[in-house]
Amino acid sequence: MYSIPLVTAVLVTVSLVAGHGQVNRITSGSASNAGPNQYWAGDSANSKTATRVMYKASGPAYVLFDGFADNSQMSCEGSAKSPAPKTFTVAAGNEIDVYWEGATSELKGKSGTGSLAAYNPWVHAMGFVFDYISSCHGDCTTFDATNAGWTKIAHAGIDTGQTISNALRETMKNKPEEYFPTSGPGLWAMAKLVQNGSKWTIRVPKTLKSGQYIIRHELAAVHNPKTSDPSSGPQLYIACIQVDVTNGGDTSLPTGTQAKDLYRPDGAFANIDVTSLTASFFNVAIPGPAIWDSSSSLLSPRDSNAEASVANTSFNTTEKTARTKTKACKERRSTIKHAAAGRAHRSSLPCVHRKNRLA
Ligand SMILES: [Cu+2]
Repeated sequence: MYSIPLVTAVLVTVSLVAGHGQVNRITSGSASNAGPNQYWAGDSANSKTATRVMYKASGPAYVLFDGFADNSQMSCEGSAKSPAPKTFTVAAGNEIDVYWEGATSELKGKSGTGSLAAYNPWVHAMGFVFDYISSCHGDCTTFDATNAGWTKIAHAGIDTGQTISNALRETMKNKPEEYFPTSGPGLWAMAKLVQNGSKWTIRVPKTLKSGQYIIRHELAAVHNPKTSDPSSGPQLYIACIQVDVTNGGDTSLPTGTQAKDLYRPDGAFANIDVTSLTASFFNVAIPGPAIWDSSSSLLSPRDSNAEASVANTSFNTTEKTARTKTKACKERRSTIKHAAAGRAHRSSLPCVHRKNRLA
């Protein structure tokens, strides 16, 4: 048996080597279910969790653009074939709150993080949040999600009608992972998550048939624009949450899009440069398939590369501009290692950023 001092030692080690973050717990009403402890197999939470194991800090800590076309990475961060042991019961039409926990203490106790005191807040403030769902065609605890078809039920990019709090803007300036846009309106979904105590709310479609499903809840951090460095570009953090939907309606999910076809490895999303984009861009450019309206199963599945179907002219034009600017900036760009998490956790300091600093 483990003695208490040994357990304590293990936990301390975990907090030092941990990567970018994972699900702390999910809740719905008064029900709560803890996320897995991927660093210690002996944790009792692991036999009760409905959330599949996410990447550890060592090795890949998230999915990069070179993994976008790979179902095994994109479905559930390597857990496509490794189900969680439980499902979380939720009634159709109800909400699930997902609480993220940062693996490093960079934002612990910092202002603008929603007074989260019990554990580390999520550490990035620029990026999209996507929610997809797939049927488990039966029991989620034995379901191989590798080739699952995913249906998007929600997404959020940047809200130009809202502004990041001054507190979080200042906090991110010191991280250093300065927030863009550097002034004025433009609230990234990920900043909203951090401000809300690292919480994101997902509503299960009311019309959805009862049964077991996986919710593929994805954070896409865009603070490190793509360069020639293969570890740069958007970082996808994918939590697969197994739910048992009760009191459902009559509607089955559409076929959905396989995870490898959600975003193109060479597409506008992979090349997004958060330092160069205009406010008008953000109103339209949310990557991935359209949101299912949940009133019928007839949404036609995308043939392939769903991102291309959604991206409109504005998206592509902006992409070109962003690329040109990125090239011009490249030589003045410096990369800063901003956490103890190793090679994977880097933050770029583009020329725009530096100019703003000097001004
Ligand atoms: Cu990170």
